[in-house]
Amino acid sequence: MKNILIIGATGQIGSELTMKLRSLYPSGNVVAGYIKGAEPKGDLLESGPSHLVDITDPAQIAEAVDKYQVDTIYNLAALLSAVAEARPQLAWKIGVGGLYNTLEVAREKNCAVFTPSSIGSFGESTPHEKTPQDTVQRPETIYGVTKVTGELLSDYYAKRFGVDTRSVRFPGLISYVAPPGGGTTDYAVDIFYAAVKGETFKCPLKPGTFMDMMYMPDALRAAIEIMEADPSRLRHRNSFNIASMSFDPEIISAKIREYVPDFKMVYELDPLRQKIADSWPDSLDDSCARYEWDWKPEYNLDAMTRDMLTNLRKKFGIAQ
Ligand code: AKB
Repeated sequence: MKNILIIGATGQIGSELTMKLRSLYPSGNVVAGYIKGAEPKGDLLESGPSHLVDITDPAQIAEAVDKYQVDTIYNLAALLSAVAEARPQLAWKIGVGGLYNTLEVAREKNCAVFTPSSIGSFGESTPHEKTPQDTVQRPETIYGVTKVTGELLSDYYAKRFGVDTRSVRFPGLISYVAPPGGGTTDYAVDIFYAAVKGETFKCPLKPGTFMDMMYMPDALRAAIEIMEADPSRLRHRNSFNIASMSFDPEIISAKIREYVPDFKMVYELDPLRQKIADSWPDSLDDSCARYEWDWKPEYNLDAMTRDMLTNLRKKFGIAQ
């Protein structure tokens, strides 16, 4: 990777990935692609170039690639699972139409492309425990349908046109920097905000709802390491299971209570999110990623909880 374009650079993953890439590569070579209404601000704006890139407009992608001689594109544009159910047409336009536009530009201009998939690419008929790398993928959400289509389309471009496409299936991502918007796993971020603010957390998912989760620093490292991996070792491309921890609301609230003893949680279920979560795996088997590109997470639930609480208290000026 020499010159990198991040499409969706002001979103939950993009805002942190852009800064991380700028810390690893000359920051002038890492371009933050944004859409109108979500312009970069602060450090993100000041630390490197930015360019208007609406993924639904192939000309804008091509213009940014030409202007900055981009060789690697991180395509992070997507609607998350719950919000996608409310706007399925837009979810398809961005998730699949946008990916097609990106792959076509990449084919013409010889760029590598990273596009995240998700635990949402699996469905009810997938084995839920230690979900294998290669297994049934019949999701019933539009989010899942776009993710499976994206995996297949990306593999097609790799085989048919030699475009260097790579991907990981992200679990729910937890971070204190930018909040997620409209996902099924968002509760695992919101619970920390409630804990540091001394509020009772209203959990939208019932006890026993297990899902894979990951702390953002591990997720960023995965996105960078897969793009830097030796291609001769990759038997898979789109997309690798990655995992670091799996928990349900009871386990994470008990962990938070170890550090915030008076933390309280009540249940106020969201039927849509519950239905989506029930269809997703409880835990993924990430042995292919470990074998093919040495993937290894650094954070477990305890290390993540301590770091989240420390950083959120700092963010809100609350005494440690
Ligand atoms: C969501 O909940 O929609 C995302 C995901 C797991 O892909 N966080």
